[in-house]
Amino acid sequence: MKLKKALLIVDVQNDFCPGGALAVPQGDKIVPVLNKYIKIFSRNKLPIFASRDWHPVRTAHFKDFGGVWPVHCIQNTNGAAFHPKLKIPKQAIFLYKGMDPEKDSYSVFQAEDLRGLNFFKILKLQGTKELYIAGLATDYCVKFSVLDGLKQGFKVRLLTDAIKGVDLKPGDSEKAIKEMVKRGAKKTTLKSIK
Ligand code: VGL
Ligand code: ZN
Repeated sequence: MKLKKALLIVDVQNDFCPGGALAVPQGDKIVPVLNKYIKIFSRNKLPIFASRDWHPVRTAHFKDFGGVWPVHCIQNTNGAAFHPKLKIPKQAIFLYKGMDPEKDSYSVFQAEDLRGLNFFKILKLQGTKELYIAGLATDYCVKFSVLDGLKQGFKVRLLTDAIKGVDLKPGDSEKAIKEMVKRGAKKTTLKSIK
């Protein structure tokens, strides 16, 4: 039997797109590509996860409270909403992360669904073995999610045509991609799976 696959769309939210509070350069450019991945996974009846960075007003993640980031993705605000052109299907499983006021969390493996089930648990219940990961930002949430996935024993495909990075330091995203590949992620694009 073929490996059971799932698609993980990381944090494609308004605040990470141009015009947002923590804009990733060209963050919105991946949306049409993601919509094609969504179509393929929907057609094959495979699970689709969509995570959101979901912060309280006060958190040590923000500059004002000792962290490194400007205020972004506050729960239930427009900045935390998905990019309006992203066609999230109604069967998608929504995951939330970054709710802890005391610490940073970048990996979707620290996220949970509305019932409080964590991502790992849901994947185990489904029998998912292979993750196709895309979204924002390459050098933060995508990277930590990919590395955690590999550590937890999943096969991981990094969808290089559907990621964009913050690049606080120039080259961060390139470095992140190299590290993910070195740890076992396979670079994949739409062309190779259609
Ligand atoms: C992220 C920086 C701060 C991300 C979240 O989703 O990659 N980056 N919070
Ligand atoms: Zn954040």
